[in-house]
Amino acid sequence: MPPRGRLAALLLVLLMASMPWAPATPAALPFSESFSTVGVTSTIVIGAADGGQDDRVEVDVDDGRSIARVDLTLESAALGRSTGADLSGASDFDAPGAVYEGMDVNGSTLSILPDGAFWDFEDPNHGWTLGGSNVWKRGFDSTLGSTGGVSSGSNALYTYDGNYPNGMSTTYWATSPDLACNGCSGTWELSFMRRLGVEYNYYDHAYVQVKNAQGNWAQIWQNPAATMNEGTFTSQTLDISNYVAGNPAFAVRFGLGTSDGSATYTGWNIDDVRIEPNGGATGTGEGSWTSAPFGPEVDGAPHARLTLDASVPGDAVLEATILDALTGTPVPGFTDLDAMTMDLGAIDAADHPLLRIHLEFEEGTAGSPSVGSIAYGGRMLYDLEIVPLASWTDASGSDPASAGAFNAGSGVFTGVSTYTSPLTTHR
Ligand SMILES: [Ca+2]
Ligand SMILES: [Ca+2]
Ligand SMILES: [Ca+2]
Repeated sequence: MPPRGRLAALLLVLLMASMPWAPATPAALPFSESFSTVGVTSTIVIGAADGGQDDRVEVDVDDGRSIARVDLTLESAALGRSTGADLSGASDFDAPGAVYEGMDVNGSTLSILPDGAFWDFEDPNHGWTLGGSNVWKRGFDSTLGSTGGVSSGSNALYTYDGNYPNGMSTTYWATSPDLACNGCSGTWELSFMRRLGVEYNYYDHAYVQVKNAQGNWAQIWQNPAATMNEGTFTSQTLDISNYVAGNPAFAVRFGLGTSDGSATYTGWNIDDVRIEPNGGATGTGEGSWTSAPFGPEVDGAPHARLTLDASVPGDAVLEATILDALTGTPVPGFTDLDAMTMDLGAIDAADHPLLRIHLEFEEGTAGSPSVGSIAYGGRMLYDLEIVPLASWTDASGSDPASAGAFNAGSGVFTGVSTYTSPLTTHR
């Protein structure tokens, strides 16, 4: 496939007047070369955008004079290179010069820091599902009392007032609401306050499980091979990093049962459940991110089409504003755009040689926006012809040079084999 490069065009304007003319200085033209000398060619760069145009040409003709001929020449300019520019991954999202607030810049997508979750069970609308009939309750175990039965406030989650019964035939669960954690990455913890009484796990059972990204429950804790009969609440922390990452519906549940025919204890008393990144930094549902400066001076890519590879679920908001990197002010016409593609080719590189893209993120009811990559220049990230042959691999995964089948000096393959190019990205 040939590069879909857009060719910047050079418009050569040759104004040949039959008689000398002296244009008055235009009042409102932004271009510094606002007048030309008669008989001298002026070059005007037209942006690489579709329908690129330039409105800086103005001809003033004094009274009593006329123009006999205007010669215009339109030429395409060769692009400096055929490789497009692309911002993707943590190295670009967290590049020197990038500015952000409330954003997770360390993942493969640019997204709002997840909110995390916390329940102290003081609100009756805590959202947990309490399984069984009179098994799980909110409040405090009456046999432990309003002091011994809670860790904070006057409410906890607990099983049975008094001891659980003998002969429980199944596990009864207290299950948290789902937590949208699509943008979660890094180290996450489940912490809670626990006061647990349960017989040795050969006889009676207590569990902690979490719902993984595939929607299956995974066990992360069970009572040990020793009877527990805790007299106070203690803080418990469990690593849930592997289950939270990229999980659109993470949840946690505590289980009690089965039990055997003798020896019972109080069961679970749980308070102050937290799901949060290690270190406790959680988001607010909003975030903003501003790229490092880009433009011809930085990466050789002219101002041209910019495309956001983004996901914006439901009523979530993702808006882009193009800033002049030198002044920090928005480029007129490029403020609060919700389009996923925009044509920066209309921006004059002479007036705005360096740009930054500023993104505003706002969580919606169906989730948060995320950006996988920002491509600009409207060109291929790799041109197949320039992918170095040495980066291809043979059937065994070895590169041809080390496999001895490719001579880097002559650029020739020897023998008969199948070679696979590296992954290339095309826009
Ligand atoms: Ca509480
Ligand atoms: Ca028992
Ligand atoms: Ca109890």
